[in-house]
Amino acid sequence: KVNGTAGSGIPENVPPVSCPLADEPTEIASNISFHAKYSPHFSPFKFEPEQAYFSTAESVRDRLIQQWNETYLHYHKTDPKQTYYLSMEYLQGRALTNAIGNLEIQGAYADALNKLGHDLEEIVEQEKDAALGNGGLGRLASCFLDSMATLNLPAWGYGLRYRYGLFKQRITKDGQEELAEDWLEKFSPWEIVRHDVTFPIRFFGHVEVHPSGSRKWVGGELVQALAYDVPIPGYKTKNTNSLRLWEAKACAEDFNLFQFNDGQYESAGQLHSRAQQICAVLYPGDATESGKLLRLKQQFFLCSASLQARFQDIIFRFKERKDGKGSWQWSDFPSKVAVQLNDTHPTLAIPELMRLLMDEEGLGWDEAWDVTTRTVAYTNHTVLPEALEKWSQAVMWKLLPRHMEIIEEIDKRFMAVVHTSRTDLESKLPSMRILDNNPQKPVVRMANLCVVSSHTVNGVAQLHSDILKSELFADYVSIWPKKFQNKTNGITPRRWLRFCSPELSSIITKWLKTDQWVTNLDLLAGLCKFADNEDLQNEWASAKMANKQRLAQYIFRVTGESIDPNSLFDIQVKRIHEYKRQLLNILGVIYRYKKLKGMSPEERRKTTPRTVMIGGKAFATYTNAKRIVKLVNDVGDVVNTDPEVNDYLKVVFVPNYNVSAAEMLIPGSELSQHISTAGMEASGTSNMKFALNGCLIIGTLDGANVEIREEIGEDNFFLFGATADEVPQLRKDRENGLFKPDPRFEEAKQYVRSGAFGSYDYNPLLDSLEGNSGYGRGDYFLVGHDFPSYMDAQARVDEAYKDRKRWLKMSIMSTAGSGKFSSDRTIAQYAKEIWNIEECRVP
Ligand code: B1N
Repeated sequence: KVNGTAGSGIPENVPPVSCPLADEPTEIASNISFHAKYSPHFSPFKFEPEQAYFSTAESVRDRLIQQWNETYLHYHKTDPKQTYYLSMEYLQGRALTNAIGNLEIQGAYADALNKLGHDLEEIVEQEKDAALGNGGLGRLASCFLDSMATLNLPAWGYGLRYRYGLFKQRITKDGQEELAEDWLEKFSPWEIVRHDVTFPIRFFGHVEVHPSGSRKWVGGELVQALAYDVPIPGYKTKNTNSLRLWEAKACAEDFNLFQFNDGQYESAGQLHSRAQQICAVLYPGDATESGKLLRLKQQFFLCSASLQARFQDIIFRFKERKDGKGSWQWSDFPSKVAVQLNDTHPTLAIPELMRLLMDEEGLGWDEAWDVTTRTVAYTNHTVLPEALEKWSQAVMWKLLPRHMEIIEEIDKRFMAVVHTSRTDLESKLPSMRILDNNPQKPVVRMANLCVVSSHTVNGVAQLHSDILKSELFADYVSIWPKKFQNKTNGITPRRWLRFCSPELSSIITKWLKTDQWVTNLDLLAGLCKFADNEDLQNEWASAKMANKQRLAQYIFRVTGESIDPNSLFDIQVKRIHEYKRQLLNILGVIYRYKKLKGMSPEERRKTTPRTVMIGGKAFATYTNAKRIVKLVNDVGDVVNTDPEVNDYLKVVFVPNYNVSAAEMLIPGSELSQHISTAGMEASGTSNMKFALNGCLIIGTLDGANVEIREEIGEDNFFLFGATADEVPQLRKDRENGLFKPDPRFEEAKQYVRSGAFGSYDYNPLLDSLEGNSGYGRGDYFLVGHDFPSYMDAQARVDEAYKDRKRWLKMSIMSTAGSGKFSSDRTIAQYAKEIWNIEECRVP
């Protein structure tokens, strides 16, 4: 029962405890010291930065819990439609700065910590990043959570509580080394375990058919899902939503005490360790069969736990309504619940929802299908064929027999629709089907299952959504023309400008005469009219310089390399992938280096000094990506120790790129590279972060670059390279031997082959840029084709940088034109055009 004490369930005659939510630094300081003393995690009488961090976090958490409970209560009372965002990844980064920023208590906490002999800036650095994701897709989910809370939307994130997040990257003489990232080593103060929220999750087993014809999944093994909730505060609002992360636990009965006492320790705890494996790591290697099975288990675990939790809630309300406020039917479910699938990773939510509706609630197929398809929507994040998930039918039958029956039925009914009403599409059916029954390797195509079963499918930038409609999902468009939408990605302006660059933020607020831009980013356009103003330009330049100096200190700390804040800071940070073309970047650097070496000292002095920073993680088994990491490091070793060029060029590999590193790098950047082969980067989101921070972009017409360039103006964007519609013909031309490489490209490759950067064998990497055909060979990513136009664009960058006024104007225009890329805009569109949910503000 939810009662007056904010849902506490504590009898009314006991006076409510009031949480010490003081605003005075002295009171905050005593609250922090209260936590140090009475929520101890360390030995007493020690109050070093680490202890201070945990106590500060707990003190902030008190406030969050207060708002959180009020939010729960308010949503419970008003009973609005709610969204469940299912994602295998969240890249939350640190929480402390974000929480006190959103609660607007930053100043008071800084003062309070001073009174305790600490410095807020040092304290926040104690926190480990929550890195439960690997790149843009996971960070997007986290930006979305921030916007959902800020917009007062009743919307929740669901994910997995991986014990070890994305690996920690260390650079050795052999290149990248991966280490386990122990983000929970000393616990996380931001998660609350909900011991009462647990659900059994079944794996394996079989389907039992009852005489009535109903079917039930039984047997196999059961694992418990246990909920950990992370508070997600909105900016300047009471609304505080949750990110619910599931952990897998074995049941106590599964521990075989008999075997243990008999000395068989390993087999006694077998089921326990098997349960623990489920949430052990993000992206376990899937080269082996057991690795594949584990990934599938993770996906089902997320889907089943999240839906069961929702069902319990719905059924509770269902009964509540029946007792009091009129009737409720399962067909009303989609008017209360929206489920968004973040890529195909949580696709199993579809057959699991069908199963729960039919086998647990007794609905017939048609009714269950109607409910499911009106509930679920799917976001596609990639067109790369190797990233489109396909699961072996054999593995699925073994692990999820009932779900496979349901998937077969969906496939059968889809075929029937085509046979009866769309005979024109029959020839396309083999590739449109959900099941690929190729006898060599029968698989389930998860993207097809999503398209057939979702009411809406969206891409993440206009170009990407257009490609989905004209290529990947073209055949479905003629059946369901209204199903396909675009939702251009966005980023939260809180973390990615307001908090990571307070200097620039104050200047913006001063010139716009309001800080409303933090929640209404379109207001940044108001800066356009001052872009030429000398006072603004000077303030802008000094904020940039302060951020560059801070970044230089960071680089020194993590690499030992000194870089000159007066040089042009040129940054490319993202996952290492051939399609993102870090190789194009480093070959350009190599060419620049070779030219600098050939110049006289006077000639060199006329060049624009640059510091090139490249960072990102390579997937552990992706050989060419790891070679690229090694090459960047080797080039850095040579260039940075060459006294001839040192004042004009430095090359730094930034190790262990993550959210916190990004918060340091992006504000200090002047040029950033978003140079993927056109048509291959679905959107990109760091491009938006850089532009928002007044960093100019050198880039191709790919993903969201297209829209960024439209918004900030083509004069303020360094464009180069083939366009998406030229790419297929260019590949064909290559296959036909029609490609003529630019001599500069040949020279750069030859320089590496000559051993100028050490004895490591780079031939296999360079060979991927030669030849005529094959994926990853024959220069599939068109590095050679785009190289000359890339170098020309870089020459334009050098020229532009020499003209300080022009550069500053372009920088201001970048920020001014970034309003569209707020995730508040993106989420408002999802809410209105896909989820049909409304604001539900806590009074
Ligand atoms: O999703 C981001 C986009 O901005 C990026 O352009 C896009 O590359 C990224 C399989 C993915 N697409 N697909 C993935 C992640 C994990 C995995 O196992 C695919 N990530 C993206 C946000 O829309």
